[in-house]
Amino acid sequence: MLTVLLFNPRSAKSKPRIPNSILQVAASIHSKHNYFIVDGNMETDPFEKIKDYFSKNKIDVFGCTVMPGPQLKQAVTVSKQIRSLFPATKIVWGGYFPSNQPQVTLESGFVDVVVNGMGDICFPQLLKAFETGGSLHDIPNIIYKKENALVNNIKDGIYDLNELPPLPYKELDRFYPVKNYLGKTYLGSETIAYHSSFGCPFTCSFCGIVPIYNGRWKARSAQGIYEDIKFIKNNYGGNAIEFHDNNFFVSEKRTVEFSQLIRTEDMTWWGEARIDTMDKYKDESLALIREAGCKMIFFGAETGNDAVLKQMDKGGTQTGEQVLKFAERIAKFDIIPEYSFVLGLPGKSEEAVNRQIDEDIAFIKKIKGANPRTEIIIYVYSPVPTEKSELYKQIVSSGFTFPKVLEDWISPVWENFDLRKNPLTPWLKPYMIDKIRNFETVLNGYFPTVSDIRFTPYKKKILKLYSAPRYKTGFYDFPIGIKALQKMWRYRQPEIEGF
Ligand code: B12
Ligand code: SF4
Repeated sequence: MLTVLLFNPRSAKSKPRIPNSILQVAASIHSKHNYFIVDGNMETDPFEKIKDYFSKNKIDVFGCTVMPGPQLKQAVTVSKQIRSLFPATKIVWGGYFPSNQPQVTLESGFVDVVVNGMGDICFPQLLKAFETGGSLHDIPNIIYKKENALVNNIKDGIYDLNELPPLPYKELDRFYPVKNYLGKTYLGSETIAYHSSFGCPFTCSFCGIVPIYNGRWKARSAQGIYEDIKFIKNNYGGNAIEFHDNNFFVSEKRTVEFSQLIRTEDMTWWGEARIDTMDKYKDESLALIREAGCKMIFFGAETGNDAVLKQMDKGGTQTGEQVLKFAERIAKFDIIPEYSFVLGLPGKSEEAVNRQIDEDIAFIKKIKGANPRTEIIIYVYSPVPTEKSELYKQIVSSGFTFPKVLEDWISPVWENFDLRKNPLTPWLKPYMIDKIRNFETVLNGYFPTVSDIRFTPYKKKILKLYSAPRYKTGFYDFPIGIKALQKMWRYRQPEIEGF
């Protein structure tokens, strides 16, 4: 039996969510090995806590989950310190960052093994190999270095989520009370974060899910989700759910079944979907999910331009016209659509890139005209190395390169890249980034998000009045006054801290 320390680096300034990644990894070794959980979202200085565990125990394996952006910061600094202070401890990283960037991760010298995709089967096997000195050769979903070369083991498909062990909430509760994770959000006063499916059946070329799950999707049954939610609610509380799935609504049948089960529980919920998928849902299904508590849905609208949708490999049947019509359709069911747009894709010329940004801005205003309750989230396009896509080839040929050293990923410039704020892409000129950001500021001023619950109706009204002339006339340059008000009232942009 080994002793493992599982670490969830800080990912949000406030509002910690149930750390599902680390919890699912814990489930895979529960009652087979000893483990401790340290959550960076719950600690002022997680390294102090980690050192304390190391001083009192012989920690054989340090397991860290890492998504790009701020989570990398603690992952890098803590892993580096562990390597230098406790060189005998094996360091394993899993999650979206190392799965997408294994080379830079393993070349750092302070990560021994990368878990590429789901860790449920490989992690216990890896621990067994560490314990017995066995070979890593037959363990699926892992990447490691052997004689200076990267060894990329066979990749399993997505596991049946109904067969996996239950998440050890009771164990988590010993480290951090689960009720402290049930934060206040727009949805409710005690919000449960739940993850019910892996992957996504689509293959958009800009999405970090695609290289890992290759267009596959598998989900836990509606009954299984319902039972888990009931368990959390009965034991720790909860009146709202954020579904953290990449694409919760893939199956209308599962959504309808879940809605029928949850409708009497008085829970409000939210999840992510595709417009073309949900546009195929029957009216009765949309009415049912609203009645069952689904108040808001996040959609990747991306752009109003069909040629750009094609360039993104958006797949499915989504078109600009559908994006617009669906915003109107869903309004009838009193569900708020959260539409995310990706601006600043590469184009044939500087003029073409700039023109597309103008068209997208005009399209967003059209959507707001059709359904003013639509929440708009704007990302600046940041390339993901999906090596086989056409878009990837276009990006590389335009001179774009990713950092070669792990520490470079945590420099402020690359952190902004990860947060999709300033992507450093050669085809996007500073004036274009300014245009996108200034429009976003004016848009957020004229239509403040409903998801920032600290932002009072009074503040919203003032901000709206102040931003109205700029929004209506299309003059977005230097919106200093709006920015000052947003800063003073600490307006919270949903795309930075999420949800
Ligand atoms: C919750 C979440 C957040 C929360 C984090 C809350 C928290 N408690 O920490 C918030 C909202 C803060 C957030 C923010 C961001 N996120 Co985020 N986030 C997610 C989300 C929706 C769920 C993660 C999760 O819990 N999954 C459930 C678990 C069970 O699955 P898993 O993590 O894949 O874990 C399995 C394996 O990966 C592996 N594994 C994972 N870790 C480990 C560790 C070890 C030791 C082992 C052995 C195995 C292992 O085993 C697990 C079980 O099989 C994912 C999408 C998704 N559906 O996964 C995006 C996602 C990870 N986020 C993403 C991004 C880009 C971000 C941001 C950087 C940018 C943005 N604007 O969204 C920001 C900034 C992050 C920050 N501040 O650090 C991307 C990453 C894409 C990529 N290119 O790599 C994703 C995939 C969303 C997307 N579709 O774009 N995020
Ligand atoms: S539909 Fe969404 S989750 Fe699925 S591949 Fe496209 S962007 Fe990624």
